[in-house]
Amino acid sequence: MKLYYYDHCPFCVRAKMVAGYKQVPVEYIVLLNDDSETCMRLVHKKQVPILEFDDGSAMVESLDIAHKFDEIGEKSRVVSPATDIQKKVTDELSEVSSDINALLFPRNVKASLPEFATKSAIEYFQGKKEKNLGKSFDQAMAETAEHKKKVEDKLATLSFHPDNTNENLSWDDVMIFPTLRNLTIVKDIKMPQRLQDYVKHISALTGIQLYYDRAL
Ligand SMILES: N[C@@H](CCC(=O)N[C@@H](CS)C(=O)NCC(=O)O)C(=O)O
Repeated sequence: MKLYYYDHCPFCVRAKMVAGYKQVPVEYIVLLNDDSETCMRLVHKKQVPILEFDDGSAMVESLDIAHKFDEIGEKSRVVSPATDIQKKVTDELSEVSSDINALLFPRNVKASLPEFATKSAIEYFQGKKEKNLGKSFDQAMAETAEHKKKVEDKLATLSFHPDNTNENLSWDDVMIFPTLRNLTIVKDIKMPQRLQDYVKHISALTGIQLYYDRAL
């Protein structure tokens, strides 16, 4: 089995969390961000994550892939059911999604991530995301303080009080962790201590690396 993904992609993180936690033997392959050919060959559309089975068949959709990993992974490693908290927290985070994107997108291409190893991969992403943001990456970087403040204010009041001693991953974590993990690419972003502990805890539980060492 092979999982094709981008490191910065929050949907890919969902699938990788469950694969890591449930110790699924899967080969991880990072695609260049402008590699449409591989996606088209496998699933006839440009989208990751993609799970390719040994018989050559393939599937998309992060949560379907995550559930497949849950099904085939180590039985003793249980993913706890989702609760109402995931919608509340993801709704709260989505209130500042344009600020989160303005912080993350320009940093993603500067952080030496493998999906941006070529100039054409960077240009592909940058062209698309600058249109999406309605501003250049340079402008978004110049506005860092403003976007950071909005995101930090939201994090400070987030309705999320995780139990950071729980050794079971939950479907709430699968929905909440990817955004918080991606925000670790923002240098010195202020997160309440419980959320900092949470990202470290879930990172250790799933093997997903954080971005503190390359934050900018
Ligand atoms: N609903 C999909 C969304 C996946 C998605 O939007 N992936 C993005 C990367 S973060 C993508 O492949 N975009 C197309 C592109 O990069 O050209 C899922 O949950 O897997």
